[in-house]
Amino acid sequence: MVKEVDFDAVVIGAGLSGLYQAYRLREMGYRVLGVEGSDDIGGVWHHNRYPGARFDSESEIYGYFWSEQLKQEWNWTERFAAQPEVLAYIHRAAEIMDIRKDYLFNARVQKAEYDEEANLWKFEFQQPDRAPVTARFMFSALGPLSAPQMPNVPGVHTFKGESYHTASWPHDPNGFGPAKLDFADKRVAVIGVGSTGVQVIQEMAKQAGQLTVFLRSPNWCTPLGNGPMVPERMAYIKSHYDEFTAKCDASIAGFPHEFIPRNLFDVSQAERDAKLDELYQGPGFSLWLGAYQDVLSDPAANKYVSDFVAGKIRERVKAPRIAEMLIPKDHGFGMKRVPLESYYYEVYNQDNVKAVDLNATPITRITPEGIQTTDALYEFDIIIYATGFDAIKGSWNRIDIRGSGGVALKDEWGKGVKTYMGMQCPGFPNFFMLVGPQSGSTFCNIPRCSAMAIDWLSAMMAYAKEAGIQRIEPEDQAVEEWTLYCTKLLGKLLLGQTNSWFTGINKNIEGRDKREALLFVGGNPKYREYCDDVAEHDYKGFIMS
Ligand code: NA7
Repeated sequence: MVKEVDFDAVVIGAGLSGLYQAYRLREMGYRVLGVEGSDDIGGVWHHNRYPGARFDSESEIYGYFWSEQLKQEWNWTERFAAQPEVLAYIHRAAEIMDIRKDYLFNARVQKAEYDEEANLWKFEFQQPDRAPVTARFMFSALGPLSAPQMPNVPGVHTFKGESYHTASWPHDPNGFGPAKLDFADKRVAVIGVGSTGVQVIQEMAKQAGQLTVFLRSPNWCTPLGNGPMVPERMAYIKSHYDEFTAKCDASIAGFPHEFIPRNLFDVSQAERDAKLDELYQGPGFSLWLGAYQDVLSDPAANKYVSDFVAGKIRERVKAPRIAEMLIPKDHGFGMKRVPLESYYYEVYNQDNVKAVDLNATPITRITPEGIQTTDALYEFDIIIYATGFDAIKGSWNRIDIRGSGGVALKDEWGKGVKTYMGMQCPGFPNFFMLVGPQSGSTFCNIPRCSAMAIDWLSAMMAYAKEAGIQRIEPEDQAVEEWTLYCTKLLGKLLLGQTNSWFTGINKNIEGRDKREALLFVGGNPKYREYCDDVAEHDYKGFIMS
């Protein structure tokens, strides 16, 4: 029975991916509704307004490569732009797409349920004044890092000072950046030293009276290489965008860095040390994604680079005890997301900065006064939680998504995530995920790779429209093969052997201690060939009716 639907497609999320997906569908003649839980567009850049938030990607390679207008009119002011500028860019992009009018804001989907008989999805919202809507297709552009995670210690809500999670930072009501908060003369704590912690710590060390960093798992951080974007450089970028795009498209993760096609030990020590030094000083992920080809796969080569970076940390941090505390012991260089920094290590030489090693003295609770460890009670005016996210799965698990037969996606994923191309899950017809588990966009320069996925999905939707297709779901065998492929890939990577959000581990969430194949390295040309092949064979692996 074909039942009338309110919309052909609902796109959930108004971040970079959702906005572009909604735009593409609308331009193809689909009746689209975009829904966004918060009050405005921007996704992670709308929420993560903590001081110090900025790109770890070169400004010119982050954004909508498909918009000639945007590429030619937008002038970045820094080589690695700060959050307010990025959000302003997204607002301008939305204007160009004229996409705001297709969105409902303050419309957080609480439940999305598939009606088998009518072949439609019904969406219910958290806000009681929002009436449910129906659509044939659901595109979920929820962002892999949109469910902020607090530490699993008791007393978090008892603290009587101010406290902020970095991903729910108060907004400047009149601008794109953070609200103006006063940290001067304040005793500030930061918990967490991932990419976010490193950025906020640098800024707090400048602003706070006293800063105490609570450190459990240090990361291998390398210099960002930021600086002003001089007009000549911006002009050069504008006339060479194709070269930048091509460079990104040739790399495994969509960044303008390429591995050196030689093994580390195949060159002399003098040569490799000079090269590593050059890469360490280079911009962005130069050392992570641009070193010798075996650094992320051969344990000996990886140890060499880890020792090299440890040497840099020892040079930069004056107190040997603190330097040792900042050197990771549980994983090699590049096995987790590498945070980028400008003066992070020097922060620990400042008189107003202290570090507490949580491995020696774990936090036992948050009290009204501050943070209690097994050793002492530290009193604060402000606590900043840079404790990350319920990454990837968590964004989807926050919604009660019910597929055929009322099966809950969360329950299915509790047994292990299974997808076809990271785009669809078995038993959930007409439900598409963008930048989700096992997709080619998640371990990638996200806007670049998600736009490629959206272009691909949009072509599939054009094909479906032309053929009058009303229902799309993956074949079981295609799902099994894709999931196995992701699992094998993760098994081969050293990166797959560490505990991080890349591998689905979250020490703050019960039951999330087993590594899972959530990632697929999808920026590479081989992956695109695979996608082209699927499309050329009438979208093989998808059942269309
Ligand atoms: P991450 O990378 O998940 O980092 C979270 C940090 O918070 C990490 O250092 C955690 O240590 C720490 N953490 C979390 N819970 C606790 C508790 N309970 N006690 C002490 N320390 C804790 O999140 P980010 O926001 O920094 O970065 C996410 C991504 O955003 C990043 O990869 C970029 O792609 C952009 P742990 O490792 O659990 O010991």
